[in-house]
Amino acid sequence: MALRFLTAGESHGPALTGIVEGMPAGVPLSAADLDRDLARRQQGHGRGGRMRIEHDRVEITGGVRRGRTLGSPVSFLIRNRDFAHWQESMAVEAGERDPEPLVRPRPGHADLAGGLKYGVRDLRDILERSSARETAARVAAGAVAKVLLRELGIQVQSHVLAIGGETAPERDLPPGELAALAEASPVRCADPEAGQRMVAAIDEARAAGDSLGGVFEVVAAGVPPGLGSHVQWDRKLDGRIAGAFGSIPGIKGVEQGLGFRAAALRGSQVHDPIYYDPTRGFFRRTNRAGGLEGGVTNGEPVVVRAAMKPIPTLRVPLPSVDIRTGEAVEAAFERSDVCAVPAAAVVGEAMLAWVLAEALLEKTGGDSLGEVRSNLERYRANLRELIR
Ligand code: EPS
Repeated sequence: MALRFLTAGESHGPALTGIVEGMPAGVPLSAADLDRDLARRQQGHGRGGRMRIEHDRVEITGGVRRGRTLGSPVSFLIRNRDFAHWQESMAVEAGERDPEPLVRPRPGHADLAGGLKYGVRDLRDILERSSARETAARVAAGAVAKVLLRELGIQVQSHVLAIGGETAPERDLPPGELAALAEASPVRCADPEAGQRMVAAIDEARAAGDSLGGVFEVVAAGVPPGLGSHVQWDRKLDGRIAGAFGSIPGIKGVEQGLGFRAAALRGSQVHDPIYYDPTRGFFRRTNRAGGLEGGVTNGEPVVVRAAMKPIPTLRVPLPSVDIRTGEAVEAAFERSDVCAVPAAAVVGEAMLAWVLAEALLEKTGGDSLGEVRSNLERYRANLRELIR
């Protein structure tokens, strides 16, 4: 059975819920593995008031016994502390009177498009699920995938490259060093000086009642060659990665390797020459392909960049229309982040880990971690036999 996950829950409802199905048995797993990434997702200069209310923690409610997965669905809850302030508006049962409806859609959010699709008169019905709060459940599901990958020698890490037009210089450092620098930065930027400029840009946008987007990069190291396949469009791993990143709220562009920069260069400047060494096997001295050729991993690190638009909830709102009357109004404002690019980078880690874990299990099969591990080792040994 393929690996899959579903999430449920509204931003101001009682809780977010996740179910991860298809995890092999015997993977060491504890709530702390998920909580670590939930805390990382809450950080970043530019986050708003909600993150001072929430202290995201999972309660694992199925699929794990005495620190190991059982092979059954791993289910978890993340309670929304803010629900305490929304009990009447977000109650499951119909009440005496309807809450005040949200009728002024925010340009850039799902409010209007979703409201038209579902035919609702209170746009809160849309906002509650389209809120990026849902990414907390994705990060928890991705953390489960990360534990499996880590057991197999694969690390997934992220850092921020740009916020609001302030960019970090390219640093040719190993992924682990980039990630360690990012972890110490208030905006997950591996370059401290650029990080300071990003913080200042966020403060300026906040003072102006505005918001900022940016670019982050996610790198997976230790990925074996041969994940994904060239044989069918929906099995190509580059397409699956682009789809997964495109589904993160606010993401408007996804690049792999050189991405858009490759379009202006010659083939000889873009493709990575192939080398062979009896101990290393096939390898490259450059990784402009971002670890993917023909929709298949080539054994180099997988490198994905994503562009996030500025958050649509603005303290100084844009023009909008009252959906009841058609009258020109200002868009609704409740409370929001000024910038969530560092948080989106952590969500990106979860999505890349997820797609790689899916593809890895497709390659190896196996119902227990031991079986997955020995199948992967046999595959790697077969690769070494290719040239004799
Ligand atoms: C989020 C919680 C939300 C938003 C944010 C993500 O909380 P609230 O709406 O109560 O302030 O802060 O969502 C968005 C930025 C968005 O545009 O949907 C979270 O937990 O990450």
